[in-house]
Amino acid sequence: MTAPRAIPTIEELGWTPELKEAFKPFALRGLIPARIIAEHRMACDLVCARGEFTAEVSGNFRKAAGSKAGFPAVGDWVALSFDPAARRQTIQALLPRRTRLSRKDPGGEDEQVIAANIDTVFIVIGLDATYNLARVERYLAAACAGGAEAVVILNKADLAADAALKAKEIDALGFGAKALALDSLNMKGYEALAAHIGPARTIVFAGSSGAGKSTIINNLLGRSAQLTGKVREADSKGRHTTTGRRMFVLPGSGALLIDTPGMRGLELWAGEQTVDETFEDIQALAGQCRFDNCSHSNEPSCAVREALASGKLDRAHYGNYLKIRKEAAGLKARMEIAERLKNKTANKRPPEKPKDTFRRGGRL
Ligand SMILES: Nc1nc2c(ncn2[C@@H]2O[C@H](COP(=O)(O)OP(=O)(O)OP(=O)(O)O)[C@@H](O)[C@H]2O)c(=O)[nH]1
Ligand SMILES: [Mg+2]
Ligand SMILES: [Zn+2]
Repeated sequence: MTAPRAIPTIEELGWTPELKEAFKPFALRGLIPARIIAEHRMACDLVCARGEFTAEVSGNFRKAAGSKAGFPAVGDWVALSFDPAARRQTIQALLPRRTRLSRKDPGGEDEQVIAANIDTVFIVIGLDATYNLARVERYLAAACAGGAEAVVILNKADLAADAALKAKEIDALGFGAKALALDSLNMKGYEALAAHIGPARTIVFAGSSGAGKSTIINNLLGRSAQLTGKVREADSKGRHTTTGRRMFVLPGSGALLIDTPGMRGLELWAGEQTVDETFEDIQALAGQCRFDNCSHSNEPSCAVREALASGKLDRAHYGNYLKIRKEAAGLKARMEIAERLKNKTANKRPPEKPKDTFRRGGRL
């Protein structure tokens, strides 16, 4: 039904000299690079120089993967042993991720990678009854912890008169993320997206069901690539129309757009080290405090407090650092408990699924 599409080159898919360098040992083994464009339960779709294929990880890969996060996610680069006769291609290795958007797996304490090697997270928020600033903040924290640039898209601007005010509130959160208003019914505000959409730039669309992620992607693609669904009249909630993650090549600009299913919850996934890397400026200041273990609360000669007092360090930015660090520490503690429980029960009986705990900070 659809016209045959030209296969993008791997450069058009975001292949870089750094990736080429990292790929050298795999190239020596006769493997070829490929990028994951969609995930299924036991397989994924990928694109390589030979075209688009379905693939599975090898037995050895599966044994060595360890956690769920060790398996390929949309946006990942993998090493493929290509066999033109095979029904499914075989993934032998996963390349290191430059950035990621992750959350805590809603069904456990593990990391779930929503998308990998992304340049920008478009956090799509509906300016309707579902609007919630605390939720915007959680998405911003997740994008920030994964190392990607974040842009908040205030969609459905046709339904709200206060988009500019909301953009100001988001500004005051201190993540340095831009907030753009879009009216996707009347195609207003789209020119502002151009600054973030460029050749081989990877953009993941994240947000609650019904916010308009697939609508925006269809508008950009100029075709109905993704199904969209009406929201519930009573509370503007979406009906989880998109069920899988998938990447699309935007004709013209050549950007790579990833649509994702609406998230019910987003609990931050961030290791303490990632947080420190993300907030390098604060780490650098802390290095100048007189005491190595300075808590920046009441110790003398504290560079962090001095920078806050002089305005050199933004209060909201510092507040975000503290919040994200606290979440990371809480997550670490829960993972340690889960690990201990697993070891305890491992010899007695088959491990039970950990009880679903109510998440701190509430649901989205
Ligand atoms: N009024 C208004 N409605 C919009 C706008 N953008 C999208 N919608 C509508 O919102 C509904 C949900 O849009 P989708 O694009 O399916 O939302 P989604 O974020 O992809 O939702 P999931 O796939 O369930 O996660 C559809 O009925 C759209 O027509 C907008 O700017 N204004
Ligand atoms: Mg959708
Ligand atoms: Zn200090």
